[in-house]
Amino acid sequence: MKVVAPLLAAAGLASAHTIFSSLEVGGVNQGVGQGVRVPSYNGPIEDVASNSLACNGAPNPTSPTSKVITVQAGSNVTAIWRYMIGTTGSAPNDVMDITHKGPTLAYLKKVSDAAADAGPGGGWFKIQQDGLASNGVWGTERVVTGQGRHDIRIPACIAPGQYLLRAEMIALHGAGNYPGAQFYMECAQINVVGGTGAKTPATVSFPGAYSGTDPGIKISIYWPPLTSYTIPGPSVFTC
Ligand SMILES: [Cu+2]
Repeated sequence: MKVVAPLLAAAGLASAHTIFSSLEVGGVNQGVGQGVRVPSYNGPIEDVASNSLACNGAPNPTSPTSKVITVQAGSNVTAIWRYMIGTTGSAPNDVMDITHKGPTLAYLKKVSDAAADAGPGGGWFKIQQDGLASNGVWGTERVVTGQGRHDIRIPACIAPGQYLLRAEMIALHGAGNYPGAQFYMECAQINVVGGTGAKTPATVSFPGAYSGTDPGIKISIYWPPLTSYTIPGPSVFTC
């Protein structure tokens, strides 16, 4: 029992995960797993070199979806996060355990066929991030206490066409060593209409954009108290 008890305690903590389970567009929820590749299990990816860092995947296989969601460039969409794929409520515990503190982020990748493109590799650019505010509140806490809603603006100046939208929450409660940070992400399949194409974003790769030595990935968030936090990945693309 001296060995089993700590393992059980760790398993209890580890089960408090989350899934980006549906996308809301123009005030309309598109449906769980409709145009979003959702896994049946809510566990994190912890290996920043894994292909599953792009759009989730092994050890959390995702279900394909044929739907591609039409989104107006320059508008906001909302990624809806839920504790498990069958969770219907929106209270904090229905979103993610509040101990899971860290940033929220979102990326796009232009693809020719959003329903078919697997996701790993180059072409990704960041469009949103929310880290540690000056009052000590994390981006993930704002989503957890905000009914699981993660607002993301689709830039007005990108080219029209199909994209993968990667919404992410990073939980840093165990990130003092690497691996330890927990990466939660799923990909939505969207068709952006009305984009001007006036600007072409610089891009990064997933895997590749994050390193196990990044100051925002290998970090003790409890002591000493943080006064600032460096969000992983590139800067946010702006029009
Ligand atoms: Cu968890």
